[in-house]
Amino acid sequence: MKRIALTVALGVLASAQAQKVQVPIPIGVALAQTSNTALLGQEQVIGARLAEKFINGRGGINGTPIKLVFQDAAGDENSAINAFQNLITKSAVVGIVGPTLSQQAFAADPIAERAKVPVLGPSNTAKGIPQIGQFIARVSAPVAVVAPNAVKQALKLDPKIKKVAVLYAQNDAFSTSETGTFQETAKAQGLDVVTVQKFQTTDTDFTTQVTSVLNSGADLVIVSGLAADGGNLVKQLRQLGYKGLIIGGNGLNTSNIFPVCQKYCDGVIIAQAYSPAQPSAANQLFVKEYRAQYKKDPPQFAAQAYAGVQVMVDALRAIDRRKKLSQWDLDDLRVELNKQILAGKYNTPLGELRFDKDGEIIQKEFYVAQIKMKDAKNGSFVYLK
Ligand code: 1QQ
Repeated sequence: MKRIALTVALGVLASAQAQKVQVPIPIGVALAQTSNTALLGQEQVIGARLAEKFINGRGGINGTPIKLVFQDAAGDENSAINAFQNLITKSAVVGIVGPTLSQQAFAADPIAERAKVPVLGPSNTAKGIPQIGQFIARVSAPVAVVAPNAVKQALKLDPKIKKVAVLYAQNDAFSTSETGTFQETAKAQGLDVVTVQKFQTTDTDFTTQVTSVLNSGADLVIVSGLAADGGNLVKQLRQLGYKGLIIGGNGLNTSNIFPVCQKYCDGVIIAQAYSPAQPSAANQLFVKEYRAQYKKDPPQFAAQAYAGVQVMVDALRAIDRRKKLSQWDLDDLRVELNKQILAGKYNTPLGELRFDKDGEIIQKEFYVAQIKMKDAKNGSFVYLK
């Protein structure tokens, strides 16, 4: 008798807790809206917002609108963890696009993994991100695939390059991963890595590192850091007299470094996982909308964030055709969404993409661009052939 009562009580409790999916469909976005990392996150926020506008303007998910729920993940691990927790428990999102940095993803993604909430990393490029868990995938191609293109392009521009100086931010997971790829690629291309210099993403004075680079006689410098530190490092390399080519990693991949390194940004080579010239209909529509609003070509981080939201929505549409999203229990939908993300094929601004069983992106086209400064403030990324 007692046991029946208890079972009934538990049943009532369970059904009270079962959460339905809200309408409009809430999709979490946890990006760096503040801190130095916002130099990178700003472009992502723009990309995500454009995707929301574009998707809802075309009927949302088979007639049901989406709503992006933004939680500032700033530039550190704790902010990303808090953003993820808020999105998962308070905002009841179906999935999360974020965070900005790999360093944050290694801390925050396990929270989503435990809660069985699908995550699409829009800019997490370090080795090992999709392997964090079953619910973690990324639309940002890994440094292992993207970064070597910059070294090959540098050798095309200057075949006489022999000595390479490599610098990286040792307190950042992405920078540590990327420098590994750069160093392996340099060696595989027959170059001598003559010095490896470390710094912190919080550093502003790079005199010691630059002096070592100058003493090493390097004719190529490769920088793996984030936007503020990376921009300052480039500036100080030039101010102290370095004349050779500079490759910047993905952390310098934004025109928001222009106010930091100013005219000294000129000539920096950066590999790209996106090109505005990518000919797909999906990209040309994206480029048109972006240009209409911002009067310039979209950057990689905007395109990747847009693709992250789009992939989630395309997957939700496929599920909704089988059973209306509003009829799903939230926990069940999150699990189904993760399955569907991994099963689908997507026509995005990044071109056609899909995922392997780990959630690693399978993308076809990569590019290299070079910064061209018009004056101390204005410049652009020129894509190289
Ligand atoms: C990472 C990155 C960042 C530099 C992108 C913003 O690639 O942290 O993985």
